[in-house]
Amino acid sequence: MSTLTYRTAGESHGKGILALVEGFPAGIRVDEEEINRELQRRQGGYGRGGRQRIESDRVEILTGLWQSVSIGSPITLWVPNKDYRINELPDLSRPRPGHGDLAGAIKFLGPIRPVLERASARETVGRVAAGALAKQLLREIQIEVFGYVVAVGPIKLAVPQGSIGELRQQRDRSLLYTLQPERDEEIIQLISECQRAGDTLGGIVEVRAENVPFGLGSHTQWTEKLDGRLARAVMSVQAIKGVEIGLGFEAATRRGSAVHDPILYDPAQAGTKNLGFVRPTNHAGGLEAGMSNGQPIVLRAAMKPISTLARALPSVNLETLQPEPAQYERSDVCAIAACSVIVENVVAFEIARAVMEKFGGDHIEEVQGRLELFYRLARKRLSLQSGQ
Ligand code: EPS
Repeated sequence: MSTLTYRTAGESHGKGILALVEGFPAGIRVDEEEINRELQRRQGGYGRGGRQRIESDRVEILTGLWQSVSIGSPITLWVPNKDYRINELPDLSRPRPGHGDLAGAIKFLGPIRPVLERASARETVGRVAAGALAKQLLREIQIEVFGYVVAVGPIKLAVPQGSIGELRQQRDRSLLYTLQPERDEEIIQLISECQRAGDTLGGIVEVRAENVPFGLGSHTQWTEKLDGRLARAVMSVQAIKGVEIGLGFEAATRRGSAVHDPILYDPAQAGTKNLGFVRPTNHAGGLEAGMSNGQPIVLRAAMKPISTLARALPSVNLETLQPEPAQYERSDVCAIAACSVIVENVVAFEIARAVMEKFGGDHIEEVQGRLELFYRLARKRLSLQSGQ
């Protein structure tokens, strides 16, 4: 059994995007349509560019299944690009501020085109496909991961109380994937106004993972801490400039007594994944010392406004070194809805990886068995303590 990992390959206007997933356990019936639904959601939202009208992303699973069931071998997820014309596309000479154009052309001592082709957020097709597969593993141990938009530019959205099931219904009614569909109109107006001004918008997304067992990640080494691993995975998503866990930056403004989550014990919940340890608040976002603590994991990510502006910012022509406005390439005005899908799936993959590290096995039944064994031992530990 190898570690659960994935890599992606592919250019925005190349033949397609590929994700290679390794270490996925055997015995899971893989629902291709579920991956397709996530890919379709990634294409949605208001403020997307022309590309999403060309593509209708669908995955083809090339390897790793037998009769639709995983076999423990590498799984290759392939999503072809309809807009395959990379070899006909010209180079750019005026790097766009915010993109990798300038840094990449200098670093690779070459043209901008190959840099933007790989740096493009189209790569997230692969991350979403891999994450949607990982969610099918998480479902086998009842972990649910759910993402939504909590801010679009200056507009902040509320997060109502409710189960993931109830909140999902709200989110799926919103064109912007917020939990307040009644505010869609206001957001649409803002994005349209921004488009008319040749400008772009970012926002903030939030992801919750529920029913997460104790003990994912580890305090024993910095590389193993789950908060650090989640932050790395999310920060690496195109256009993400900030990641917060739980209370995040707000915690720095409060006293400790208003930050740390008291520990209470409710025997009625002893049979659940929290083992009866109830926290009246979850400011830690489900992670203490880099380990999951039986509470929901809650993470937020800040997306900067899309870097390609129709009303271009100042740049320099790399041929002449003279000042000129940046080049314009077709792009989105606002992709915050898509971002919530991407971050949800990226978080799901990292949690699945941590699950496999603690409870891993070649077959999903081994994973389930090890999780059960761990909870049996944890309960034994607690009754030993209380019996003393
Ligand atoms: C994207 C496809 C791209 C861009 C967008 C994301 O398609 P095209 O370049 O053909 O229009 O629309 O990429 C960016 C905004 C970016 O900054 O790279 C997609 O499928 O998500």
